[in-house]
Amino acid sequence: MLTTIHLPKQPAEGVCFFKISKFLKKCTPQSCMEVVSAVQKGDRVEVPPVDCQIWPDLLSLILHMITKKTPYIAVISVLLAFAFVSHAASADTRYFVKSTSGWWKKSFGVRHYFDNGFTTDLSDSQLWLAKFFGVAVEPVKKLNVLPDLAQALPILSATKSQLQNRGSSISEPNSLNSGEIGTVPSGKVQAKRIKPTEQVPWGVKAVYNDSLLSKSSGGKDANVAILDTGVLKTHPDLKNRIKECKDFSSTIALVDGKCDDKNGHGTHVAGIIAADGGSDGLGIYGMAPEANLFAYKVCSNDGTCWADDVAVALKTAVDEGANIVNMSLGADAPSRLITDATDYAVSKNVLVIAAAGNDGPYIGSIDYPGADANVVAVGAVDKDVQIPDWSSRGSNSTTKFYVVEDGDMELAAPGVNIESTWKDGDYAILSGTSMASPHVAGLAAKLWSRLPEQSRILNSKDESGQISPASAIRDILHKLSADLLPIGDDDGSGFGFSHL
Ligand SMILES: [Ca+2]
Ligand SMILES: [Ca+2]
Ligand SMILES: [Ca+2]
Repeated sequence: MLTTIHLPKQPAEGVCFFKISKFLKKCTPQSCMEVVSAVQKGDRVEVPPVDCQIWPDLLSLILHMITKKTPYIAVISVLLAFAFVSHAASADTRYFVKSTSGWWKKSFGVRHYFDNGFTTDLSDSQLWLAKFFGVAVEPVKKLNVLPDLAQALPILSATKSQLQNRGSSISEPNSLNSGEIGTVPSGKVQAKRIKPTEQVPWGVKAVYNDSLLSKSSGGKDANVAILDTGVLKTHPDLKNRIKECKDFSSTIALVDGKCDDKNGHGTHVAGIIAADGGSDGLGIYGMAPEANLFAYKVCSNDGTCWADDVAVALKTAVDEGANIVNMSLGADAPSRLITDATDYAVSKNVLVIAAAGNDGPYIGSIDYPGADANVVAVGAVDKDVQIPDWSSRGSNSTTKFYVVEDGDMELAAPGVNIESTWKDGDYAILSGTSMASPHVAGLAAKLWSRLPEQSRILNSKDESGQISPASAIRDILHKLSADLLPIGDDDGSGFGFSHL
């Protein structure tokens, strides 16, 4: 993100400086003119022209202070800069700065504001500077999207065309196979339309408890936020479902209207929740095809996600009216930023659902945020309703029976060889608890749209005596669960397999 430009008095004669993200660039006059011209036209400048060089971060800070006419501090910093002149800046790393001082905010730049501080990317020298002045900083945690089982299971990320190359039996009776141009009944030539192997995947049929299901339904007016790698919003089976699209993962803290998915994970998760078969009815069906999706990109294309971006996206989802949030991502340790955001979501009656993790079969291998008692953790089952070894296990056997506490598994759902929408407009088969969580999120959306009646039946109320929709849905999910072995609340499946 371009934040500052420092031009010489005669732009055509000298070098100029401008700041992109945390880096100060020193540029030749010609590049300076290019940048200024782009900014004047309103273009976003993210990549500096080639003849610009990165300047050390401390100099960036000093230049900033000099321009803000804070010479006293500048002198101190100049001394610090000399002390660190041989100290090369390393790649940026995200930190939470426990300070509400405007000076530090201006000096370091703010990515996200939180109650008692802010997050920002700090170089080693900036980090040293903060510590020198006694400002408390702590690293922001990183999470990951959770399939990455491609090595463990050979079929995982096979797209339909790859399956065809392997000779799998996926031909359709009407010969509208992947990539072919089909004809509609009227005889008009239709645009290229890729079709899934099965229009209603096995997981959706299993949760609907109907092996002959030809089309799913429900979820009307339920808003489901997907915090993931983004969503291919032009996918024919998703384009009518996406109501919001935001990117929290780029160099700019929030870009509205952008949620490109170069990874594929988020698009796959979105399809499991709400793929609607497309307006031609030839595509795939997810759990709740009438639900609204908020596609929030919180993870970069390599599947890593900064906890501050996740936390802010979660709060934003709540404020934008999400009823349910799906997070098919996790890490081994909790992040306070995400825990606070989850508390906020629960206080606003939003149901938060997360993948349990793929670190099984060891007790206590469940990932955060799923391990948080406020978040519904979902493990995986296969087509035979068996729990795969890799599905993380909770610590239910060591905690109170049928009471959801930190570290417990809560539910199990289909997560092995799940076909869904893919980033290229095609379909792909993936395995992981990342695929299990959206089955529950989609079921919750379906239940949500039926809520007034259901909540009366269950009489679920919060502390103030009002019906709490999130806890009502959570209760229904528990009551709908079929117990899996071992008997009772267990580490691998918690309350069991939730189905209609
Ligand atoms: Ca939990
Ligand atoms: Ca328990
Ligand atoms: Ca059980």
